[in-house]
Amino acid sequence: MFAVKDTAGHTYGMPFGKEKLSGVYYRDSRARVPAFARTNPKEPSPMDEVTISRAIIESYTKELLDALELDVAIVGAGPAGLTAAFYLAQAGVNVAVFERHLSIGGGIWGGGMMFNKLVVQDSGKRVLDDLGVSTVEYQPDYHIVGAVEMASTMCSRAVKAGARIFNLISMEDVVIREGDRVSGLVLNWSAVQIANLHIDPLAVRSKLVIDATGHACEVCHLVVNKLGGRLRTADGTVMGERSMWAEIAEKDIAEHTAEVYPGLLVAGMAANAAFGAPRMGPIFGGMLLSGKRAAELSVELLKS
Ligand code: 48H
Repeated sequence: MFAVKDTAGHTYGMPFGKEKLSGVYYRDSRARVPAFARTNPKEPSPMDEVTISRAIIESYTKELLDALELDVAIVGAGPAGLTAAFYLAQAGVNVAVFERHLSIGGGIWGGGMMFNKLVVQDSGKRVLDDLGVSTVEYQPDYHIVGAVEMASTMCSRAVKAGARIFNLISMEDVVIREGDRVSGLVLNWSAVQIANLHIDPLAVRSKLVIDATGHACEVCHLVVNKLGGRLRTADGTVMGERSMWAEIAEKDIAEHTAEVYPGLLVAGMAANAAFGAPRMGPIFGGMLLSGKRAAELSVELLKS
């Protein structure tokens, strides 16, 4: 095997230079030069389809295998999930995010009613500063942020900090262990769900799960409806979000970011939905602060 290292230090095996390996295309059968070998370094490299395919399959499989045993599994790559992933990865925690959609960023992209700008207050701006996202002051305590820069930079920073983000994968159930503790996620390709195919899922184990699924609060609903679990909310259920009141919604969200069930934390809009608090519209500071709080709580819980 010929070992190739990428810029992040991952090593991939390639059958480069192996004379008798089946499946290797030869550019010149007499000289036995593999199609992807460059005889003259000045010559443009001939691209080999199978090598491209092998590179993708091997590297993706390695990343997925590395995510089978996690410290923290996050469901949802919206602002809350991405912020939690960034701070957890920065703290050296083994974290992965599973996102149902093709795109990463959840509700960031749409801004307010498709005007792709968002607002954050001073406290939210400090999180954006950590992430390297630029803001423009509109008036004291109101800062404008571009949705495109915010989504793309948050995604990039989380990945560069060491978080693994898997798009197109949906959480369809949780793994349960003694004491009904949430101990992992049951996952399937989103395409399987969309096509309604009868295909069994796979599972990852994790010490903690963060429900960052936004308004849907999907993991919490599942724990209540399927396990009959009682959440640490006033009535033990997902109480449901209330109508818009930005000030209260933003103030309460940090308190609602909590371990809501053994092994399960809730962050972002899902936290307000779980605890029956109002929505806030397109002010996103609460999502960022909640994601950061979920990361801090997770680190504390992992230590205890
Ligand atoms: C995999 C899943 C699953 C699943 C859902 O909606 P989000 O952006 O969530 P937050 O909490 O980070 O941010 C909320 C914000 O975007 C918002 O909607 C606000 C502030 N609204 C206020 C208002 O008044 O309306 O992201 C959640 C992500 C999405 O990308 C989903 O696709 C994903 O979670 N997701 N991923 N498996 N079962 N369910």
